[in-house]
Amino acid sequence: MGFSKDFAWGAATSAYQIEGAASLDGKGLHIWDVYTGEKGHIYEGHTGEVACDHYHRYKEDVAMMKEMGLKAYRFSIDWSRVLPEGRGKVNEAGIAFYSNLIDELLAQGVEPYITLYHWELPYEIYKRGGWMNPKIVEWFGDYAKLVAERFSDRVKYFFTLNEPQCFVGLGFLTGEHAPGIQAPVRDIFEMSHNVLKAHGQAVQMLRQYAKQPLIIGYAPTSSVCYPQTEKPEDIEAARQMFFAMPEDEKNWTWNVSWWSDPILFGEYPEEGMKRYEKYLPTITQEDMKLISQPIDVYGQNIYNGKCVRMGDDGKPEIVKRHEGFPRTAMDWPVTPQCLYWGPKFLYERYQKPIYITENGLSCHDTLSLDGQVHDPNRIDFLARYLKELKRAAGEIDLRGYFQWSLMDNFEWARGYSERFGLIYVDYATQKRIWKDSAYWYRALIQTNGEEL
Ligand code: GCO
Repeated sequence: MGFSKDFAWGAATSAYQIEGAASLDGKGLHIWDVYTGEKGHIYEGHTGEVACDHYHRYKEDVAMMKEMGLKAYRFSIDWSRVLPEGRGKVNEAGIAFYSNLIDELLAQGVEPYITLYHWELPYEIYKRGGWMNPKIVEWFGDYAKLVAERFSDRVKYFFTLNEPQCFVGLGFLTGEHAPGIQAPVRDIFEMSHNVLKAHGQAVQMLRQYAKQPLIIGYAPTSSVCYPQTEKPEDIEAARQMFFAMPEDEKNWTWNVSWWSDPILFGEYPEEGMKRYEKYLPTITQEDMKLISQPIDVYGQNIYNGKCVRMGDDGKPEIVKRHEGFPRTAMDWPVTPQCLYWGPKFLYERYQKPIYITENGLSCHDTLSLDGQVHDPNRIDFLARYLKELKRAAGEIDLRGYFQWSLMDNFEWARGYSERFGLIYVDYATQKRIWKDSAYWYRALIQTNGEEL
């Protein structure tokens, strides 16, 4: 048993990370434009002003996807490119860009998967309080309506939000990402409630204005907990810790259940309701109904995990990593087991078909004297991770896998210093060069992962 015949082998990107054309053709400002424009936030002052210039090179990029045999491509729409002020006047040039991209993908036989929000909060919305303003629910819904009206004749697959854990936690709690704010914990709970309601509103609007039946999902993240052994008690320990609410208030956004239970169960996790009681906003039944609009699939971005076992005291505990534990260039641990246990635990709990909406790594990729980019570490990493995913595919309803990323791109606060792509981008010339891993991935797709 392995991957299903129609398994969606894909790659992912996001708007600001690749598009460039940040001040062209009527695009509005968003919080990342503003944040990267100020000194001291981003590695060596890099910005997404040009990025991979995908805005002008999308045809070439789609041709590469076809050449690679990708079945699916997950990209995001920049809210401020289609609605420069976040609401109101539509920017037809922005609509045309995404419309052409979609046509090109379909012409090349690559299925488009749209993410509505991969962090480009329009600055005009931010000025009105952004996620703190309950009106954002309606504004985000109207944006979703526009997307449905213009694109759902050709696009069937949608994800609402990418990683609320990050855009709320890093953007507003630790302040490492745009808009770089360290807000009180109480504000963050208020905001998060609006974020979840905005998700629900978007699901409703997408369905209401869809031109065909849609498959709608959500793309949160979190580090996975995997068991040290396959003894039932270790598995139970990993499961418990994976869905637990963190105790650390400055880190509370890093969890699965606060962001997913409300959507799938219509309720916040009890553990969090108790622990954070003093910070919680008013939560009504009507809110919960909106948040828990039925979705069709569950996406999760999975990069790594923690090894967990059941302690002698009957409580889950983290197993310390040994010295010299393998790490990626960005220092993230290499833990292939997370691609078996992550989807398995999520499927078990939420009972929805699963997509891995992102997975990958950054390596110290360089252009060699022979003109090629050799990235054995990436091939080894992907082979290990996908072997685990294959095991999961034999046990649960697993629909697709999106490698992060199609090509090197703007890695947020780290600028262009991290290379996550299957395709190497020479930023000085915008030349795209296939890394060894891109050829490897193509061969893997051709055999539907059989050799793993
Ligand atoms: C995220 C985002 C991506 C990142 C990738 C590597 O997971 O933070 O979805 O935009 O680039 O994950 O950090």
